[in-house]
Amino acid sequence: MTATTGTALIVVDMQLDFCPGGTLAVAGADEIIAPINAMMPDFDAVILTQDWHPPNHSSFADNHPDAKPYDVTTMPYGPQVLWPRHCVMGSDGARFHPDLLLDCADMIVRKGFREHIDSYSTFFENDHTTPTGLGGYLRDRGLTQLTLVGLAHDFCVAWSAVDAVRLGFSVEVRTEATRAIDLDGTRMRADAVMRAEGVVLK
Ligand code: VGL
Ligand code: ZN
Repeated sequence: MTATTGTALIVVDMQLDFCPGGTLAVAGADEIIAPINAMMPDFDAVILTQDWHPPNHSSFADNHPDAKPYDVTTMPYGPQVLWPRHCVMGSDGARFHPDLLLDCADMIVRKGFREHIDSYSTFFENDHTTPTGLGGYLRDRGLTQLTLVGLAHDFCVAWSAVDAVRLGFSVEVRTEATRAIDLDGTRMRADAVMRAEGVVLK
């Protein structure tokens, strides 16, 4: 029998390109490493996620003629922000920050590895239908109470939290251990969507 109320800490995209000095640096990203490390022992499972793009990924502005970073384009699956090149699979920028503790992680989920589709959420790619497999993994292990931390609060953390609630998990986001990109109010909008969907913001 598996337990039915296991807890999981999901640490989203704590990678060098999202930290100061990286190509898509999130302000204050390095401040949340120590708090995240300190939380790890309090959970039945720790899951790490890793943004992991091929060099020709369609979310990179430099793969689109005439586009610049942070332009919004339309993909077959909907609007897509075009980002500076980041987290290219196998590159130094895609590695986890060296101060992040990796030893207690049970699983590492990689996402965004298909050329033509981005994946902010660690449950579904941006078409909202292609699963990463994390939902099934958590369900199989009876891990039903999820706490999300990491980067970026208003993109990968928020989209993951909303998908998790829709899949039936109980979800909280610990805001002292997240940092946002905040493009033109994306943080406020993400918080409103998360609250409306039933994510607990702490
Ligand atoms: C992310 C933009 C592009 C994130 C990933 O981790 O929030 N944001 N790729
Ligand atoms: Zn990305």
